[in-house]
Amino acid sequence: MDFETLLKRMEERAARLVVIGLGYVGLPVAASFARVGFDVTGLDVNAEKTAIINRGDCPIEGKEPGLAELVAEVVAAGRLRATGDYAVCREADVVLIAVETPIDSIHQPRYSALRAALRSLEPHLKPGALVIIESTIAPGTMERLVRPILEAGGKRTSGRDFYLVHCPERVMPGMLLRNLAQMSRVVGGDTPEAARLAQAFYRHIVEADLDLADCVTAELVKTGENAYRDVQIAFANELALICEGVGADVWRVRELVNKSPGRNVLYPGAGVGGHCIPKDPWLLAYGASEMVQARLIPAARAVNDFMPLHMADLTVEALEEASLEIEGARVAVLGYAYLENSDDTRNSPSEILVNRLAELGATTCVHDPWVREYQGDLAEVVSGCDALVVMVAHDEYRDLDLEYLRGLVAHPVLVDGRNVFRPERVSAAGWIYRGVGRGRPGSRAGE
Ligand code: SAJ
Repeated sequence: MDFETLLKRMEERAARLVVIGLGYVGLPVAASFARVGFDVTGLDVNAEKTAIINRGDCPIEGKEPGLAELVAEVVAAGRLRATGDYAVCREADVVLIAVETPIDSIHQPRYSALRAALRSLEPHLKPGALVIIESTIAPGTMERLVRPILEAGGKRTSGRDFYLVHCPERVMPGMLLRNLAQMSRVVGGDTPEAARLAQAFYRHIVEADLDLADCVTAELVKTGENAYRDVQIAFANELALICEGVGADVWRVRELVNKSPGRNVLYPGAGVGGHCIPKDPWLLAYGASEMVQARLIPAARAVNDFMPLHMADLTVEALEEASLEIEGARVAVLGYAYLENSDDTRNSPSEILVNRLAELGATTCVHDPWVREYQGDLAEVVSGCDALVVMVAHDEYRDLDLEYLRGLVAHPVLVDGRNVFRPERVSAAGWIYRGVGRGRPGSRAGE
């Protein structure tokens, strides 16, 4: 199919779409194109997931406003179906790939899912089709990994026999459909024609800017925007550690710093979790590693990864003030999700804390009103505990009755990792208190 014909089919919503990978990125985008009239086939290796979708149900966990209803609607209308059979790609004018791209224990990308998807697609790729990679990938991956697999040793040429684009997603759990429609995107084309085709395609579901670029620019934008956030958070965390060291209050310091034009110190905290911020900085650093050794990006990751361990240090310190050892102590961990008011536990800092406390000989009990396995009664969880550690600023924790809880715990020790409580309120209720960034006056280093 030539460029003009495909462009026309896009504009008429007659182009047939296959979406490979039906996770929290692929399923919403598949359903969104189906909603506006495209014929969409979802492809996933997980037969249980495809069966759930073909029943009109939504396999995505968590609260995603509108998604379950949309999946039911478009499946019932016959515009979305799911399969595990790659032969469906033979009829596809557009193939969109949204599979996981995790990093391994030495911070290098693991592209096994992406390679598998590309290698399964390649034999069935329809001449003139548009292939879009939505997965987050290191700079240079489109050129060094994606295009070579699809060109299959000269069997076809990108820009002539098929069109290739990298259009990274900007979804956020809890608002997948809204973000998909309302957030701008960079459309990185291996050729300008490819980018124009993808722009015409996404225009049907994206209300915001669709900025044309080349592939490496798109790779840099996505990994760069998340590395930037990670560095911002790391600065806030390092400032908090400094304030603790010199006996100052980081929350007052950041408030006053942010009065200075162009400053925006983010929130120090108990750690950085989630599906993208801990991973994307490594993808950015990896992509440039043959040419440039990133120093700031790994350093920021180290600062943020230290914070859950610092929470353990603060717990040891607070227990010591209560004349207790960490060994044998019973610690209640409040919050296991990676983000406030979310049930998503991917890369949860609380997991790091629980493991560290176990190494130190403490036993832990976890509570989280958003995470199914930890939704027990808070009073029961904290009863008999020697310390409470607040790891997530869920709304449910903001108005805890500290006087009531003081009657349940074995020792009134509270460590606040998310600035949920005002220290004076905690002390007035008779608790021993530690908080991230809350230096203790009189504990000035060197005095
Ligand atoms: N965190 C802090 N301090 C902060 C902000 C966040 O410690 O000031 C922690 C959070 O507790 C969490 C982690 O960092 O553990 C990540 O939080 P996040 O607010 O960045 O939320 P994410 O992980 O959902 O990031 C998403 C990303 N969006 C996309 O990838 C499309 C990110 O690019 C956005 O900047 C971010 O949402 C956002 O702005 O909310």
